[in-house]
Amino acid sequence: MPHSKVVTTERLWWKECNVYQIYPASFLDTNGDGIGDLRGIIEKLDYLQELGVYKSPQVDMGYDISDYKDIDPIYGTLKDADDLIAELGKRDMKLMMDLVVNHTSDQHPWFLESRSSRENPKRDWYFWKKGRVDEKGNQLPPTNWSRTLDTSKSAWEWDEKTGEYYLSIFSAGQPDLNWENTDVREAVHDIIRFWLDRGVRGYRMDVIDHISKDQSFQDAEQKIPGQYCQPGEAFFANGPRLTEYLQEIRKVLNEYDTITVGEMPFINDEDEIIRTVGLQGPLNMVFLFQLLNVDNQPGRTKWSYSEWDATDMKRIHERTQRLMIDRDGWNAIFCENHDSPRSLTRFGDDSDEWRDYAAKMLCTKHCTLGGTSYIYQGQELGMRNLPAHWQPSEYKDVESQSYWKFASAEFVNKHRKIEYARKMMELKARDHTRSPMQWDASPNAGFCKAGVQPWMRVNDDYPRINVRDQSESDHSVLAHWKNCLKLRSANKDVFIYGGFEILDPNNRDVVAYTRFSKHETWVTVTNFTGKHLLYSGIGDIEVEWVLGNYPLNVHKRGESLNLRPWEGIIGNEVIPN
Ligand code: TEU
Ligand code: CA
Repeated sequence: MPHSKVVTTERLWWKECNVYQIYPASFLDTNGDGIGDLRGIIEKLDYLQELGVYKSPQVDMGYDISDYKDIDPIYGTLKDADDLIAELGKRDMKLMMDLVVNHTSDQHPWFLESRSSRENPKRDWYFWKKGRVDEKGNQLPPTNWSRTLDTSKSAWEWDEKTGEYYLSIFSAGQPDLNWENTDVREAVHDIIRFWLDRGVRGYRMDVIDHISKDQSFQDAEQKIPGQYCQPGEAFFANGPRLTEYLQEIRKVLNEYDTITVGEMPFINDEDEIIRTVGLQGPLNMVFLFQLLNVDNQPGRTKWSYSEWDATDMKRIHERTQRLMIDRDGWNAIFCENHDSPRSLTRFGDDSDEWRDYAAKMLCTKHCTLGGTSYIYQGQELGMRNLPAHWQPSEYKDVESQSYWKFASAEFVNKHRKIEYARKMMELKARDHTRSPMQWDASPNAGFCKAGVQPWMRVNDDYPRINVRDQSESDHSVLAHWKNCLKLRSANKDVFIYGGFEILDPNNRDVVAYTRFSKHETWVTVTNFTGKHLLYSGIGDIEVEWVLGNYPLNVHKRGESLNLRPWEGIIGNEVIPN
């Protein structure tokens, strides 16, 4: 084999654990207000333990925090958080929290002070700038950067009282903190310590690649035709001091035993990735978004679609798997989160005929890739996107709402464009992964009591797709996840620390690869089509199939493999004697 290298770095618990991401608002409501809460998470810990995972709730629903040292009352109290940590401890599970410190809420006391006057000592905790005036005398914001959650608008918000703009990349309610200011960084370190001292064992660091910004504040290049505001990530992300800031955080983390993952939407350069997650790197791993962007049109916003096939997927896996093995980094494996559509709908087939097969096939791939595994709530059931016939008013996310408002106004009487926008909501909205968790077939899917109005509508398919049903069967998607995770844990040398080699890279229908240790080789083959295929990519090895989503196939040395629609199989190489 050309690449015979396996992982040589240290074996550590945070590499071997399985993380389960909870969206607390949609997990389980226990006090009848229709919003999930911390008590709801405590109630379901046995379910998570049976799945074989640790957990990672995001404790703030809006990503706009007004008090970093308390729990939002809609979710519970600090005591609930302490109880959750204690209950986790009893089960040998750990709590990872979201750390949202690129920005605060505009209601945070720091920002309230900052905006109160130009002379306020906290003025410099955020980015305040004067506007510009164009040739025609029109007022313009300091740069042409667009808002991430509303791309038709400026990332700068005008403040009447003090006559300056403040930078707020995501929404007006989320002003960006100025990390150039040492006091800001110290305040963040203090927050990090606060939760670790309470027993939290690690962090998912929200948009952490945004914390260092190019201080020249230049206009972004014109990429999107016909509008003033342009994506400004070349300037507001991956700035020159990113590694320095992260190393300062690392010093704090070193006082504890933690797991850390950086959410980095705009990191792509291999040297930059390794600088962050390599041996001397400040973070354990980062979420890289190439896979989740595979169906975006290059250079466009997420509200666009382009066809992809298995070659794209293999290219992405090959690159990140090899990168971490060759350069001592570490991967975070995920294909779904609270900002994405459901992976089953996106990468598989969610029709009633094939959903079961496709969800298990995706699971097969997920569980045999190297790195730390992250499952998002409901993924283990094969939950699907919201039904296509739902009206845009059912979409609660601020990003979807802004987009729909923009599209409706911009495209009046342009029916094809409106239809396209609708289609994009159906495919890409963040709401698809935010609908309530489906526990059983009772009203409201068991997420909240019958008669209570859940904060977001429950997917219509809950009578057929729910935890109760799938727990009772050995052949459900949930059972398949348990089996695959078990296989992964039982073969850490191969699946977690092993080498990686893509098979048949140019095949457009099948993603297949080998994983190997010094002593054995395993093969994963996944059919990304609804067709029967004759697959010859395995080459001249004999494989004994161990786990799959169909009755197991036989495969003899040198023969082609009959793959059934959405088949996903894991096998072990038979060494000739
Ligand atoms: O998301 C950061 C981010 O840049 C994207 O994932 C973005 O939300 C997506 O592309 C929009 O479609 C994080 C959080 O995960 C997200 O929920 C927050 O809205 C955002 O940061 C702001 O805190
Ligand atoms: Ca509640």
